[in-house]
Amino acid sequence: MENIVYLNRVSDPASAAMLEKAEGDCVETCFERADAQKNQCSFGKSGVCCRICHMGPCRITPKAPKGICGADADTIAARNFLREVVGGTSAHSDHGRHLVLLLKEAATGKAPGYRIKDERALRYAARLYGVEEYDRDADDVALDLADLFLREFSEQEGYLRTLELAPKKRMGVWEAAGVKPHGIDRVVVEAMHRSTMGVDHDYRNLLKHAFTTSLADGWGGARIASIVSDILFGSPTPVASQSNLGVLGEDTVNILIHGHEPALSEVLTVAAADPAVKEYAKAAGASGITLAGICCTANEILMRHGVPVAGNFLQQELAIITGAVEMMVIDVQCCMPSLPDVAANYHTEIVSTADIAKTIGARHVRVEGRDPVRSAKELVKRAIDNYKNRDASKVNIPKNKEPLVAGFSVDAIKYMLGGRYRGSFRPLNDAVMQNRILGVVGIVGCNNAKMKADSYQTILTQELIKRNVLVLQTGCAAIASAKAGLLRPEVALAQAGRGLREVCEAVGIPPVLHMGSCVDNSRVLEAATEIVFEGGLGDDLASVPAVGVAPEWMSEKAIAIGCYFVASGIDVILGNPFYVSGGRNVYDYLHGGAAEDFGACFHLIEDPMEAADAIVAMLNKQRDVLGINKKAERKLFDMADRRAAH
Ligand code: CUV
Ligand code: SF4
Repeated sequence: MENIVYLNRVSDPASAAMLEKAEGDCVETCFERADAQKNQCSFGKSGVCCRICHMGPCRITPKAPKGICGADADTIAARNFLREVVGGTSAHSDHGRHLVLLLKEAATGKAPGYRIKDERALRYAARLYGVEEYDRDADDVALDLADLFLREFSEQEGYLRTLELAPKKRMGVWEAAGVKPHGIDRVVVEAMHRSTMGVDHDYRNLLKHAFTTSLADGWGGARIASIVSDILFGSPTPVASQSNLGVLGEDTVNILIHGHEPALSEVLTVAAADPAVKEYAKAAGASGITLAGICCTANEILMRHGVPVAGNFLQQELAIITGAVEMMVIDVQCCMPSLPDVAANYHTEIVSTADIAKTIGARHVRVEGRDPVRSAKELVKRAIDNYKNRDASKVNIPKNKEPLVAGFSVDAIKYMLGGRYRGSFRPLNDAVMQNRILGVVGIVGCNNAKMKADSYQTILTQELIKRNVLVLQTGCAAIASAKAGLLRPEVALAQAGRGLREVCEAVGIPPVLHMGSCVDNSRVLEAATEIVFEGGLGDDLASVPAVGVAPEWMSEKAIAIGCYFVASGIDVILGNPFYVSGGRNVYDYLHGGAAEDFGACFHLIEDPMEAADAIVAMLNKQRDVLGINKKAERKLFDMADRRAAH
């Protein structure tokens, strides 16, 4: 109750309690720094500050409507926007590239610590890409596939092969709009070239390339990252676990894994389960080892191993403030540079593991590719050695933890809907056609210290399932739902509208499906594509009653994701604005004109209830076009339906 003031900043009581503790412990968090940054630069916010050349920085005002070179507000805003899309696309794609290289090493025996775990996923992917797999050794297939994926990065003349996984009609849209990407690396270099001083000045041409770049992410780097993760680490299947800071143990050695790359976290799960390592922990006086995740690494190991989730983006500092974390292992993306400063107030050690991502104050440890499990064991032992330094007077672990079910890869959903031998989206398509389910909405992305954490995404999720919308989630939005109890099937079912509940009960899926990390937004596209292929809901992604929402996004990655959703024909609602409003034409194209090219655009809606209304209206409009909006028969799901569903 005394946490009321903190509950203006965060939604869950565990986070509020840690914010209060932070104040007592005199530890600064991003929430305080957000206050210190309160009067943010209006030129930056409207996208009209240019520092691309050193005649500038130039800022556009009514009195100075052009930069020194003559660039207007639209040119400047579009260049800045393109460079943000480049940042996001590069993050997902470079992550994907590392995994492809690891697959290649695993296939050629150069990374003996890794192996092909899911041969079925490998052979499925090989067939998708036309790589011969019948009667061939898995390693040979993997090597060919890895080489094909590497060409997705380096291709100079041809277009991305992964685009061909989309419905035919969508490929036609991309062709007509001139946004088919060449190789990922080429697209990114070209974007930096076009947006440097004195090159591309037509905002329309710049935005076109922003969409091209984003397609190299969603239908390139990110999709490849998900495919290769499944091959190397296994395709996720539904798994039960828990979330929020209460997953940390009072008397266990607590190790947090934070960042994005599954390669290291996978071996850490192996190392922490090793009997000798567990013994070592006992000898140090702990009852065991608790491994838990933050951000998207959390989602990766949750989906595959049921490792609990300690928290999402805005909880990374708060987790350390429990005083009960022996080590936080970070790799790439979304890891705050403040972590060592926070950790300095406790006994926590921050360990960075990616050579491209170092932070002053963190200890850098290289994970040996030849024997990653040994490196991981050494890390875990180091954390165990640190257990004795835990200061009991500084420990306060919130009790809050919520059970959850996650792990809904497209393959898993198909299986649940249709059964092992004829896995199919048919029952879902039928449910949408019969108006038991209004449509499908993907709620994705981060949380943001400028908004009340998790509030928008939780309110919207609850409201949508009430209105019979099936919700797919990834990233920190999925973790927000987990903390709110919405990934407990029985809790979500109790809140769901009648039609959605009946369908979910009949086929055995919950109303809110956790599909993975940020790169796994490609799984959302994959699901939408399967719905198109299944038939009955149009022949293009744009015709499926589906909407994407990024309620509390903050990362450039979210911008790239939003763009590839729109370019794929799926409308996207933003809970907070892009920095483009100063370029009026840029704003208007992104929030309107893009629909003429792609059949979808962005919509800025800062209130979750308004967003829910808008989504229902958008889904109904799509249903009208499909001619499936006849009044639903209000009959119960009967035995015949049940049989048909299985
Ligand atoms: Ni990659 S990008 S804060 S961890 S979802 Fe979470 Fe997800 Fe955004 Fe980062
Ligand atoms: Fe100013 Fe033009 Fe240089 Fe940008 S590119 S800083 S607008 S002179």
